[in-house]
Amino acid sequence: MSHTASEDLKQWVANVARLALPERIHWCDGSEEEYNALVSQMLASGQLHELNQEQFPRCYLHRSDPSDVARTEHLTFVCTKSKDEAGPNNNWKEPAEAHAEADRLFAGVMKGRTMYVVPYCMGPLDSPHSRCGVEITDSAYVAASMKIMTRMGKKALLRLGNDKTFVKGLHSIGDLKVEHRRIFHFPEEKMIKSIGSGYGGNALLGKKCHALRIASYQARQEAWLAEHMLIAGIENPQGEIFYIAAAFPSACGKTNLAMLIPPEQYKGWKVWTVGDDIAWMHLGEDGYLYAMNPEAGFFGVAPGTSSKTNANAVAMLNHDTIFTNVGVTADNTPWWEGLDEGQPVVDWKGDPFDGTTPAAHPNSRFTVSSRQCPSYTKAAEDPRGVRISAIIFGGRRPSLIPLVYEAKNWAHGVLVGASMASQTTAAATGVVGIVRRDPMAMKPFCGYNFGDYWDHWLSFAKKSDKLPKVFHVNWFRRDEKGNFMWPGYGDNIRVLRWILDRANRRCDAVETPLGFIPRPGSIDTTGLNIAEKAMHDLCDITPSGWKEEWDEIGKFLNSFGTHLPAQLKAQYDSILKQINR
Ligand code: SAT
Ligand code: MN
Repeated sequence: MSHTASEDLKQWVANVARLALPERIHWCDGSEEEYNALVSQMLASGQLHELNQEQFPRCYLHRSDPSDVARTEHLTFVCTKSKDEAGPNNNWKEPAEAHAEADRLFAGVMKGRTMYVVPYCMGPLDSPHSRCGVEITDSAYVAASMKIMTRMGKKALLRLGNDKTFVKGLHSIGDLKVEHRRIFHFPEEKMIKSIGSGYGGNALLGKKCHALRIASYQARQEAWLAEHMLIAGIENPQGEIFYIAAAFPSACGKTNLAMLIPPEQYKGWKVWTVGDDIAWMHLGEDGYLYAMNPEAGFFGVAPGTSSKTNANAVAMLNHDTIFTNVGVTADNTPWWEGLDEGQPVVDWKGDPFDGTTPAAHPNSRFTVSSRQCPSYTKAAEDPRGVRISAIIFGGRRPSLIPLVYEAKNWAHGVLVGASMASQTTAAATGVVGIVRRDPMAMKPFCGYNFGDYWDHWLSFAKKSDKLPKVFHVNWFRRDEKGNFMWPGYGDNIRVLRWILDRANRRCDAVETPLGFIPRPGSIDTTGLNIAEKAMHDLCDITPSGWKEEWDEIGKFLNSFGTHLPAQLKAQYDSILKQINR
């Protein structure tokens, strides 16, 4: 297939081969035969295990190295010429130094291995907003996963043509030792070098590395947005469909929200899935904001997925799925904590399950094509993307942050996004459950200085007066006994309904210094076992109670020094005055 490749691409592949010394080179064409061959080879080598083929046809289990189960943010670097450009939100390394370190780590690393050349397209092949990349990897698991997660192979190579602006991603599992693990990004060169990990976000370079870190940098130059957001369409009983884009940190329910099934009494309501993780957003010629999902598959968190929390996901996972680090039942079916039925007999490491630790790793995952999702919509293939009516930010906040509120205007919405925080999850290595600031859910993924990123967000108001309304939600509030105050999952449609009524100016709301909150009774709670008082507590904003939070947000924003946009600071200060009143 290499004959269709550009000279530039062939040259790069040859240079990498000279450095990494693979035994053979395979150009991926993205065909079914190729996928099947990759699977057979991984079954033979033990990288994949066959699951019960009667109940789960073409489903396989991958067990990763136990030290390689999540993104490793402390080993992830943005290598811009100036440290200032990467910002305090990123680990930085001088590009020449990073390249030299990568050269040392990649030297001879593919000896005896196959080097896969994986051309891929992020976004529909016929969209002007899509972007191509090529990942070179020595992992068959990565090559097979890229087939599921992106438009991969011959078609992508054709679209790429002679374009020299494709993203070059070099990946090797190396020796999987944490001390030799590095994930380097060179946004100025549209290049990624990742070594030492076979885990999703570190290794499937089209995803976080390209579609967020490199793309966010490129999006600033080209006046669009690359965001850590699900995209979903909400259809009401009148048959109107409104699309939302919603940013939540990893493992906070984006996949569940994108595939939401409304409760029984919500007849005529339906949620359509466009994407569950990443949104590329552009202003249309009509001034509206349009969003497209650059991915073609889901790399979702398995634990907690059940017919109650996400029946669409359960339905899509019973064939043609790669599971990573889940447990297994006596019937050889995949199992994770929260699943409706079954008993694990083997844990994610392949050891007999003894009940002392979870059977599935808390960050165990499924990799599956979007087309398998019952709520997937053709609109996801629209080259223009879908028109966004509301942008939603949210995080895991056990206290203070209300169920939902609406920003007063775009600039305030940018502040709402910038001041997001969330409890950490198992999606990244480190302590789980501490609240950290995570602006726009992009803390691990913004490829440049957050101050400049907020400025870029703010700039959209100069270009359009038809921008979507901005909201903040919190499904994770707890009462004094530690119980969740809001049922979440399918019942989140009740909040989305209010959001869309507000976005379409179909209902009024109560103004507070921090934004608009629902008028009592305007979020439908029929059929829910939730007291009026609890609902009031859940939705209310008492400005004086926000002193500490606002103080922390202020300290955080100020840490961006001269990069902090004056407009954002002004928004912050005006609310500060009202809180201190
Ligand atoms: O591992 S990924 O980065 O792909 C998923 C996530 O953490 O959001
Ligand atoms: Mn994510």
